Amino acid sequence: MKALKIRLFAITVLFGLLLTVSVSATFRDVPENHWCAQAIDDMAARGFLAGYADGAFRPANPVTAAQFVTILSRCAELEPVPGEETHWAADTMRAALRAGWYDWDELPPSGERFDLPIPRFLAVKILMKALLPDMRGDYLTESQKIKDFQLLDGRYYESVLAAYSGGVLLGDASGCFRPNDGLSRAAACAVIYRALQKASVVPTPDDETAPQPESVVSPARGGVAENGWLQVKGAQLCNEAGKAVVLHGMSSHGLQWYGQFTSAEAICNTAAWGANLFRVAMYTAEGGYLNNPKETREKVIAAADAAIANNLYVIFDWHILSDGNPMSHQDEAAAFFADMSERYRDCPAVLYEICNEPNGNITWERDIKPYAEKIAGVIRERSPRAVILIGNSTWSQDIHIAAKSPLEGDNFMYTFHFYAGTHGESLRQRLRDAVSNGLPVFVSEWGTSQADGSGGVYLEESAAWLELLDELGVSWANWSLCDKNETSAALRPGTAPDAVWTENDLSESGAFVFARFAESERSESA
Ligand code: DCB
Repeated sequence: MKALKIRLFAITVLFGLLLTVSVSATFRDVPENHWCAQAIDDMAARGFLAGYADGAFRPANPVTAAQFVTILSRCAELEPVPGEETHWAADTMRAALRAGWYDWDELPPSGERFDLPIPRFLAVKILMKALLPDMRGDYLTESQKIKDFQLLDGRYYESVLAAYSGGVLLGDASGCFRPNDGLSRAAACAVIYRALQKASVVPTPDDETAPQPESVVSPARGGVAENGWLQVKGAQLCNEAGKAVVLHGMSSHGLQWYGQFTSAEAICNTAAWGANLFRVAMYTAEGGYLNNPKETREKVIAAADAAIANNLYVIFDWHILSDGNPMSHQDEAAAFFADMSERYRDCPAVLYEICNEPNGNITWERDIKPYAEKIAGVIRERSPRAVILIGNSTWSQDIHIAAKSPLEGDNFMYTFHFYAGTHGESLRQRLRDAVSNGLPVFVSEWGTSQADGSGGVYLEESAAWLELLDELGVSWANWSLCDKNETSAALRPGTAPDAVWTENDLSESGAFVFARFAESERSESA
């Protein structure tokens, strides 16, 4: 330990000197006000972080085992041990294995797990072995701090309890460690930085400049790691601990046309801007799921998994539109939602939106409500805790009709859709009335354009709408994340889905909406 401390001290001095000549280490996708910017910038300035060749850091991407070990090897000045393998991190991994940071079965030297997201239990073990090997924690005191302690394998007790005891880990808002989840690159930096502070490698700053404690094990602010399973209390969406929570994010456009904007990179970009929600709009008609169920299913799952890896809540949207009566394809919907709610039964990130916008010759009592009861039954049988979003007539504007005859049971919310260029004060009043009368409402789709997705943009009207949503604590997803040449599209035509987006890639609508993701307070006492 003493040797390590001296080594670490030498690093500090060395990089302190380098600092005076180095240019700003800020990455172009880590804005100054990012919750972890201070730790990321300082670690970059000390040479602990390199980022990507294109100058990005991708803070919301899950950190891989090889990346995590490499960062720590720089922090602890671990010399690589050369060998034959071709993986870029093989020499560093061998050195870490020899130094006893992990055992061969945890990350086999063959490298098959090097590029996978590292689970938290293993990340914490490697972190503690690398930076704070002498720290210990008392079993009884520390295990009581961890609500999901029973999920942790005994092999990792020592490291995890030490990390809690030393204040390296603080747990999320719900008191869980979530040992089997991954962590984002930003969260990895936050927790490594905290360990560097405890090891006196970096100075312990004033509280206000430290990474927010609640973010230490949770990637994006207000994401799944922090909030866990959602629940509805009265009209309000709440987190697992029962605190009010508000979700903000983007809806995709139709997967059959703009599926490229549901790639891992596109979703990561959206998360990096502060979203904690992503809606996967799966059209049923118009060349969507009903035409091509197998391929569409794969796209939906890939998009959902990318959202989950980025700590976002995700909505599975059964996007009826030209097929305005949900009853027309009730059997297909039941099969789809059975499939998804089985697959994601243990995943707190998933919400089910069972009928986007009923329209035409339909009624709540005759068509929508019986459909919703049937599909909700299918979902609840498999994933009893999931929040279910229910549409209503006139393209999901008739919440006042649904309010007169809501479904029996918990964790239902009623969707309300608006387009700022078409819908104004009278519909705002309808929303105000419904929520103040206790109806749980979720704005799963809204646009800055007219109701056809074009015209405008209507930013003043949009601001009036968002002000009301903030006031009411209503969650929203904006239509839509694509580069189509229509005003509601968030990206300029020709935007590369897989590049790191800058402000220049955002349309007028996108710039307005992305700036609002993290603007209002997301979590307050209910
Ligand atoms: C909703 C739909 C959504 C639609 C947007 C904008 O429809 F849920 O699918 O998106 O609002 O209209 C548009 C795309 C276009 C695409 C078109 C057809 O932006 O690129 O060509 O879907 O797939 C609404 C919402 C409200 C109203 C009408 C519609 N309204 N509608 O109040 O009259 O007719 O589609």
